[in-house]
Amino acid sequence: FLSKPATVAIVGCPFSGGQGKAGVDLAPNALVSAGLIDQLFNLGWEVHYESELHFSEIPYNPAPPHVLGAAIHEQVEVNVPVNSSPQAKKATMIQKLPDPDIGKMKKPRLVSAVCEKVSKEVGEIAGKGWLPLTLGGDHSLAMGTVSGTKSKYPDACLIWIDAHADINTPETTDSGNLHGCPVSFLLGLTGTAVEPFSTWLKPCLKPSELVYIGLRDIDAPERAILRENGIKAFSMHEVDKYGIGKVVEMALDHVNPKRDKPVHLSFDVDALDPDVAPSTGTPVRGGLTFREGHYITEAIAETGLLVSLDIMEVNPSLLDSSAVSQTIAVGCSLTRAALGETLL
Ligand code: 4U7
Ligand code: MN
Ligand code: MN
Ligand code: MN
Repeated sequence: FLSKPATVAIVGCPFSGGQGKAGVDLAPNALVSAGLIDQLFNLGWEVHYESELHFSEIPYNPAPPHVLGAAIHEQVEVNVPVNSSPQAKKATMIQKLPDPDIGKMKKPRLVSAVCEKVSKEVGEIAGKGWLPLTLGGDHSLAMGTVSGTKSKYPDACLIWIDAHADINTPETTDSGNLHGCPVSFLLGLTGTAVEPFSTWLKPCLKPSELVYIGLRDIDAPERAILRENGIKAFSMHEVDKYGIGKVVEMALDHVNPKRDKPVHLSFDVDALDPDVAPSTGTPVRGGLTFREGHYITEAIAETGLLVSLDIMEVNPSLLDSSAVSQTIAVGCSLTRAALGETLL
């Protein structure tokens, strides 16, 4: 009943505020510069992409440490074009506000405002019947991508490919990094109904609609959350035990037994082994091989049910140029495979 969208719209999200390492915000431009648009066009897709989303107007962008805790801050010029008129200049002056921790959460206002914008954008694209391809940026962005997808496809299931479960709550997180928490907000777990997120992000995902593949670094509280909510996860242990073909079949059987529901695929490149995708912020050894990663995206393409795709956590500023170009190339080829390269 679902016809595959023939149009893909790229949502470039140059955002690093959900974790502590700079550079993950460079990935969308790096993936596009590597030729992703032409590659998708050559697969038969109509590709829409004007530019990255701009997050610079969001008033919680990094304030220097000494201003944190202060009430209101300076006015800062953002992206002022050279030779711009005084009026245009004035319009680009925005007020920068501090973004102190809320409980353990780091940069909560910035992450929330960015994800709200992403959610609207993804929802509008899906609303046109197009497939949103979100290029992160860090994985906190999935609060926006999944909620946006769910606004158009309320029965969509979520397939989360990751070394990590990203299901910490504001109470259980040790690091305070919100890229480790998006799934708990989507599910509406205890402790997630907190401002600023609660003003726009309503629980939109049921535990039975979620499945993981690739896990191998799960925090103790996350393990308890997975167990208590009966969430299905195929760790690297199951990938070894059953093989990737069987694991993907079992994962689809769990969230999509009749193969009739729309699929949102959220792919964190750290699911892959660091030998395959080295330039990422939180690498964990013992990951998916190049073929296992691509098998997942190919098999999902084969279902014809994919309606939204995230490629997250490529960080072009980590390691040397050969590691970086390898990781970017893998990001592009995973995307092509998910969008049907091997079907054509
Ligand atoms: B990613 C972590 F403690 N669980 O919460 C945390 F191990 O999007 C890692 O999957 C989160 O890269 C990793 O900080 C988030 C940590
Ligand atoms: Mn992740
Ligand atoms: Mn991860
Ligand atoms: Mn990561």
